[in-house]
Amino acid sequence: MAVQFNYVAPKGWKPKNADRDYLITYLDIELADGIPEDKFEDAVASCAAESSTGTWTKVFSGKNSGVKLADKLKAIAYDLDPKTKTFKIAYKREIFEEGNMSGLLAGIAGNIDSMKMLKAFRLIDVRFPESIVKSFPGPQFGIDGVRKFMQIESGPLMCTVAKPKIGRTAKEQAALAKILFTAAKGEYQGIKDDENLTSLYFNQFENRCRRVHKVRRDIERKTGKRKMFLCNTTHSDMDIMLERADMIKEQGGRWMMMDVVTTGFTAVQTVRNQNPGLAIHAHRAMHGLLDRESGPGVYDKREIMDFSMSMVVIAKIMRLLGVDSLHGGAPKTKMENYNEPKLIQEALQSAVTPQGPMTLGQNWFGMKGVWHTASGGLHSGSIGESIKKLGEDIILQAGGGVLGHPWGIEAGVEAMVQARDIAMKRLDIEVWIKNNPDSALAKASSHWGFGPKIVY
Ligand code: CAP
Ligand code: MG
Repeated sequence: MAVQFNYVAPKGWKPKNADRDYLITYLDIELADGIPEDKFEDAVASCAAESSTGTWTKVFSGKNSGVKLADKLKAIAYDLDPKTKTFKIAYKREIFEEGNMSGLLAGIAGNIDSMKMLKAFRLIDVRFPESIVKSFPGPQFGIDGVRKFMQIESGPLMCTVAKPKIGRTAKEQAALAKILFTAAKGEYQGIKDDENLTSLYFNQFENRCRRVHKVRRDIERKTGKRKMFLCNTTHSDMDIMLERADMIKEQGGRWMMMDVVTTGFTAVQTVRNQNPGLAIHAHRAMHGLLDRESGPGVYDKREIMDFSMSMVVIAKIMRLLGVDSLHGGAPKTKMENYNEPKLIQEALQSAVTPQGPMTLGQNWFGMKGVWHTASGGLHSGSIGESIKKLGEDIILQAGGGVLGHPWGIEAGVEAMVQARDIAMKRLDIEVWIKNNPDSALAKASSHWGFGPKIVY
């Protein structure tokens, strides 16, 4: 073994006072073809070395070499399972700069997923110690803060992303907002920009922001009901994003939207720190390049085929960085990933996220929770499952599932509100439809059924 120190713990070792002293990762690997199975422990040692204090060969250990401290601060791999090729690494918390997510990730997942000795790698979970959790801002509003400013005491929030996802002018989008804000006796909360609608010649950000918020203010004044516009500020220039956030604030907006994977961890933390006052709605476009795993091993410890980090880890990172809502998948959707949404919701909302066979759990030390946004091919026939499985601190987003209703947009909203009420009262949707055959929900369910459309 070329590594300089012993990076593998004796069998049965567990980190003492983990939540005080260690950051822990849970990993799954596949050895590259040609590397014999009995090299698993060496591969694990290389991962622990490469992600903490070591490298591929022994190095100078004389005067001023730093080797003594490197040995003291090295990571320790434990719970090695040669059958499933899973293991955990415990890192002393002192090797991470508090409040610095980019630096932390460069450490624990910076090099090891690029090592030639592996042909697959998955960062299944990360458990952060108290000092690191507390070094991040966390959500500014969270579940209760959003309920307060939206004046919605219970039940999910509902919104619709304009579809076609780009095509409407700012004026046309404001007209759609008016319909969404007033249909179904004003029981619907909002409108959302889609991931690729930023500022385009036919729908410039400032124009859209002004027009849609004007409609929002008028409707709020008339009805006394709070509405939300998830206005997409996404840009790769931080200053432009912050300017856009300020424009939303000038319009009296309460929410901003940003795509958190394409803008990155630094953008999320900077927006959270520099822009108090707006709730951050985190869209996760491009997350599939980070979290999708095509092998059977993603949740039952069999073989994995790709290089990935789970959405549970991304969800924990976003809660620490301080978003107020995050797209986290949902049952019966077009992008459902191995029934993961429940684990994501627990990472986003629990005071203490439970440990499970494939999760390390997490004590949040009082950090606020995050709204779980359920979306992706959702419609009135399938949202009941989201409420049943994910609870009511969720944002239900249906784009096509409202705008594609055969009787038009208002009927799409009505069907969503009817389905929400049925689910909240724990009624049987098919019995309700039988008793209400002329309802918007009955029409929607005859059109789309009760599941997602996978191929369009
Ligand atoms: C949904 C959506 C969302 C994705 C995000 C879309 O539209 O606007 O961006 O669903 O998925 O572009 O597909 P529909 P997730 O409601 O018409 O499906 O929430 O899983 O990140
Ligand atoms: Mg979209």
